[in-house]
Amino acid sequence: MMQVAMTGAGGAIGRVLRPYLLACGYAVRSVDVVPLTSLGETETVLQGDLRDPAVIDRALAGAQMVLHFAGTSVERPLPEIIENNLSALHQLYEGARRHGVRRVVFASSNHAFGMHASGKLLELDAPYRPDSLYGLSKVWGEAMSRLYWEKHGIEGISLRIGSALPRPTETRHLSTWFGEEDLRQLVRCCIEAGDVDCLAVWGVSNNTRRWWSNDAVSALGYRPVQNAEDFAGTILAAAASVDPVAFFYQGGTFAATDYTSRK
Ligand code: 15L
Repeated sequence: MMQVAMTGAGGAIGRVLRPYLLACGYAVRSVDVVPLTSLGETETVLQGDLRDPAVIDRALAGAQMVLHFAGTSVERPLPEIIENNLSALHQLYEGARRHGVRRVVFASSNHAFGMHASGKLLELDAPYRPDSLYGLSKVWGEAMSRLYWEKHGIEGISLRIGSALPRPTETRHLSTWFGEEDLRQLVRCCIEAGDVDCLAVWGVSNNTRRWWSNDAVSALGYRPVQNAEDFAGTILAAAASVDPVAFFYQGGTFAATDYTSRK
């Protein structure tokens, strides 16, 4: 039975994935700073702070795969971003070295690219254009994935998550939505894929208006089946006016926050 460790297991994405991973037949170690209750015999739960190497050791012992969903998921002051998204990630990778983990799937974000213009189709090798300190931390995370593959042979997949929600709720989501069924499917592809070395993949559904192309990683087997367009009628009918900067950039409100207009 494959042993999978998942950090941030108590968060919104963790809640979607936990029962699914168990149903897939993996032995799951679910880790979070908040207490969790095990969902079954094949799930062990662990409460702790990933900046503590002792917690990392308990989290990763015996794991072949790590799904790293922990961390700050919105814009916050730099010290918090550094602690949760940089230092904790470094501890996680050092733990992956100590425990001989085969692969780390890292929750990256579209906000590492959020200053690209809305409507522009980005391939997987698009240049980083972070829209926030949070987005910048995801650039660091993707680079860390590269470092630990090149130098230590730990495979890495950076999952550039769009808007992971039960359903799209605003106009931007018609492009960025990542439905729960597709989330489950893509994470499974990331676990089951053969040798991947180090790569990135967009976490997005098959949205008619999507801005991101996964063509370069079709070998992973990801075939998204959800499309935000199914909700377009309702969303567009109710659409409120959007800040022009948020509308112009892919990162939406992350791009518009603390934005300095050019003369
Ligand atoms: C993210 O990366 C954030 O964690 C989440 O809060 C949303 O803002 C999402 O991206 C999004 O772009 O919709």
